[in-house]
Amino acid sequence: MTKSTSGSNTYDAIVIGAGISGMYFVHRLRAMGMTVRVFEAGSGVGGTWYWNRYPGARFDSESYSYGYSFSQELLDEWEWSEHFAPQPETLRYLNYVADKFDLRRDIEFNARVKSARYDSQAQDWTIETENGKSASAPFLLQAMGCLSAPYIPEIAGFESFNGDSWHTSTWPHESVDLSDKRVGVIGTGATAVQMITEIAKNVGDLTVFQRTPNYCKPLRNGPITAAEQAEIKANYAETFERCNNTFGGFVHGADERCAFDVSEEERLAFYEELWAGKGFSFWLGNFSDILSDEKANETVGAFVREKIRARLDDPAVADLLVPTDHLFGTKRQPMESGYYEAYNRPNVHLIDLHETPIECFTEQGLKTSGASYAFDIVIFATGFDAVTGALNRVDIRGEDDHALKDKRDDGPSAYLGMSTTGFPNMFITGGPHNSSSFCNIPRCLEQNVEWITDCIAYMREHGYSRIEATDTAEAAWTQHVLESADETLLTKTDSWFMGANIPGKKRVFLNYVGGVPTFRAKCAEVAGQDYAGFVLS
Ligand code: NA7
Repeated sequence: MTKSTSGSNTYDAIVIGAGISGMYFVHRLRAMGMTVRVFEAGSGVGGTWYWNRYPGARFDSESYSYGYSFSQELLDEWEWSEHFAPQPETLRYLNYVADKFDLRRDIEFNARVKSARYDSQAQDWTIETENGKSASAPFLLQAMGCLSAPYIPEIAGFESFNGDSWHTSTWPHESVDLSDKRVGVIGTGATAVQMITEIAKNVGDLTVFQRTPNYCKPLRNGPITAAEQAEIKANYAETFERCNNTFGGFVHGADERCAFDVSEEERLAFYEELWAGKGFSFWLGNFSDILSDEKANETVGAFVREKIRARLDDPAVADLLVPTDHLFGTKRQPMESGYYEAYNRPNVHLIDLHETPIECFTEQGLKTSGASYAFDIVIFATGFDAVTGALNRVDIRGEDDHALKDKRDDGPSAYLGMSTTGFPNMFITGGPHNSSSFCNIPRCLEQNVEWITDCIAYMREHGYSRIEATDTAEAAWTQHVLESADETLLTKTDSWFMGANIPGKKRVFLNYVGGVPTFRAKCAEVAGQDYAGFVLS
């Protein structure tokens, strides 16, 4: 039975978020004859690509591996202009998709959801938005993204600062002229690396406050030629098939050899070859043991450190930018296109926060333990309360009014990263313990949406109206997720993968690193066994 949308606010499904998965949910659910309403905080579609408008924002995934794969017509029509498309192009693409599939009529914009409550009697979820709207549906689909809750550290005196300040993910929609501005940037993660490179080209004066340097690799972007375009279009099926079968869902798959299977000469030649490659070739196309064997990892780390040092004019600046406090690849590797050269400019300065920590904002700017700095603008490139942050910022109540954020003291748990006990008929894309947060994200989000909508279709076919994961299945999945993470070096480093970038957040692995093929196989197995590990009624 289909719930009517006419004149009521009751639907078959409610989706929170109109990013990549939210948009695809609309398309899939409509095709199943279901009514759906999406609630989106922004004024347009696109999620990550709607919000993150900072200069330099672009893909680190090859463009042609990033778009939706579900529509051949869409693949035929759309042409990416660069190997790694810039944010405005990606946002144009997502708007094109919204137009092509007429998605906007089922999306409520400027509607940030503040709460979602499950009513066991009615077997319905009800959401409320900050602007006073409410709606109900038997299914609640969380599509808020894994890097969508911006994190701004608490720094004393912030209110007293007379200049402008914003987080990279809330960069103003109108253009900002920095050419005569004194700008401070806090943070040197993947976002900051893209942004600093771009704004350094046309800024009055730029001061970067760095806590931890990263192992950045050249992106090696460039325009897509006509011949390449033809090849890309002819090979989409193979590209997506390849992505489904690589560890991280990218076109780059690990080499089967281990680092010490070859001589040092061969090893270095291989590193040079990967370094010359595009995108994540070096991180994800490397020897199979570099993220699990510390000695193998160190050979890579040493190689990258030399590459970085060679690009900096000032050895003292090089000392600060060369990472020594964590293992290569255990944080998300930033991609760069001239990042290090930015520090060779006379108007770009680097401050080491280990030596001189930030003490407070002042009316004029920032004060560290070493000096005071005057700024017109301070930009927070300080990352996100990743994976669980967006979910926790909504008051989500399941059975017996239990809050999702209180569910587990020792970290999140979700069966297949998509469903969690006590929250019937609620599915999550890009949530904790889901492969999508350690993935070429759309590849995994498409899989998430297809799996969830297939599950809903199965329920409707078999007359089920309620689904909930069992405690046993969820506990087993959590154990598998944590064991897979422990087999890697990722858990040794403080990063957003571990929730360790947020003060007070439980330090526990948030993603899934058993690999995309394993994740897909497990999901298919569960579905093939009539949704084993779930109770359907
Ligand atoms: P990241 O990778 O979490 O980077 C955040 C940066 O901000 C990083 O350099 C942090 O230093 C720094 N940071 C965070 N808090 C502070 C404080 N209190 N003081 C100084 N510096 C701070 O976020 P990004 O936005 O760059 O990237 C997130 C993901 O988006 C990325 O993985 C891609 O998938 C896209 P730290 O390293 O913690 O010492």
